[in-house]
Amino acid sequence: MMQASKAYEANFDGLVGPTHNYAGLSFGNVASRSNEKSVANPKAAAKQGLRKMKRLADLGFQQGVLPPLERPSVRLLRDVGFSGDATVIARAAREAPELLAAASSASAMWTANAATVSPSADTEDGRVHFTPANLAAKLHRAIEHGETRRSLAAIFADEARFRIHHALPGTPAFGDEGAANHTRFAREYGEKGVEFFVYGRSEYGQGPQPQRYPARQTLEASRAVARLHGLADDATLFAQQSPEVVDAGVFHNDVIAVGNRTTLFCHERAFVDQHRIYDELRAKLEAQGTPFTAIEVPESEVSVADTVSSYLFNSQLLSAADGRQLLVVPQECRENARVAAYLDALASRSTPIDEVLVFDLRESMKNGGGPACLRLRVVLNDAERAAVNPRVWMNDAVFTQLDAWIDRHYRDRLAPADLADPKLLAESRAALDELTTLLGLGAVYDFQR
Ligand code: SUG
Repeated sequence: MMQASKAYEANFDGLVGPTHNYAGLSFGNVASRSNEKSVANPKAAAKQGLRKMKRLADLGFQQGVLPPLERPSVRLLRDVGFSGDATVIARAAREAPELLAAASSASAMWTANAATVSPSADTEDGRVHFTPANLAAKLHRAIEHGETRRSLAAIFADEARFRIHHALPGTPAFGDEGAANHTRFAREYGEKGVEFFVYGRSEYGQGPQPQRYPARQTLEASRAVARLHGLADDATLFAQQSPEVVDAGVFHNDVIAVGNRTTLFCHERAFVDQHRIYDELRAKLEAQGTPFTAIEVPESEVSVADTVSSYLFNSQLLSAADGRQLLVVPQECRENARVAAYLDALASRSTPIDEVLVFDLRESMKNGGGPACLRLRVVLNDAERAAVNPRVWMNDAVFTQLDAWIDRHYRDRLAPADLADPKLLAESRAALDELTTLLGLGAVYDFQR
């Protein structure tokens, strides 16, 4: 077997932006809808996310930061006909508050939806490939990809090592939600792996479809991303999410399954033809000399409803340097008696999960975003890591700077009516302008150009 270079999984978490709020924008995402119009605390949200990054960095994991996008998006408001400079926010607030809410969402914090990433060990040209997700299913998210691409290009700038594609056409046939529906298995991060793409529906194929809530990811989009990234057929597998679980509020696969290296942790109702999927994954991995274990949680222990309310599977499954696997779960898992009991029992069962770490991410959770939503996984070898913009890696100094930056710029209360406040735009721009200096990003935002 060819000697693969040593590689690590880095997690890039989205810094929560200053406009974090609860606008109920995501039909099909139970938490977003049930917290609609409640009062958010952007400062607490940003600090909760930052603390997770710091703790994981302290534990020895490679942890990076991705910046928020410019919100409210004056560009969107102009694109849909609101003009005037000082008055654009006020006009939108008066005439189309729903569009102002879409323009103001801090949804880019959920960087699992920023892009799909394939490590260089899997791609034909030996570069790390990124395809920003078009997020075509929701207006407030469909406006992210152009700016996301710019941020990624500012961080992964070396074109000899990183290839950043454009998003797929933003049309229903190509609905793409990024890494939230993508998992990679491999024996070691630096070796060739199997990339597992999960879709909610097929535009042109036959097959079941959810009836109540939208399926955001299509098979056509997943296949297109695999083609763009130059992935070999023996290194990919495409599986359909169970339509019933989409209808129960599982709007992304990462709400019901998480995988890492040789382990898949998922609910028994996650996929159509679930046992065939395990067999195919196992066969493809065994052909590479890689073992595979599925830890399947039965409905009798944790129901799909418990899954959606606790976000048990929206966890991060991380390999520590000593080989132990950690499961990073949100606080809500401790507050659900059945999920807590399952996690307590996990330690006594012989599974590849060795330890559970619990985080308070309540502000993000209320919009349906748990630990796994907040991070984009990027497998990097040493040379690739050295080519990343060095200022985005979490450490004591970056933590202290960002923590103080949040204190200087963020409100601790943001109600839906506050989105009409024109001062929010100025505050948000002042914060982001300073952030680009802190993180050495250059002029990535429209207002800086
Ligand atoms: O797209 N929520 C996000 C949550 C994304 C979670 N990501 C992953 N599962 N990977 C969404 O539904 C709610 C915003 C609001 O309602 O204000 C929102 O966009």
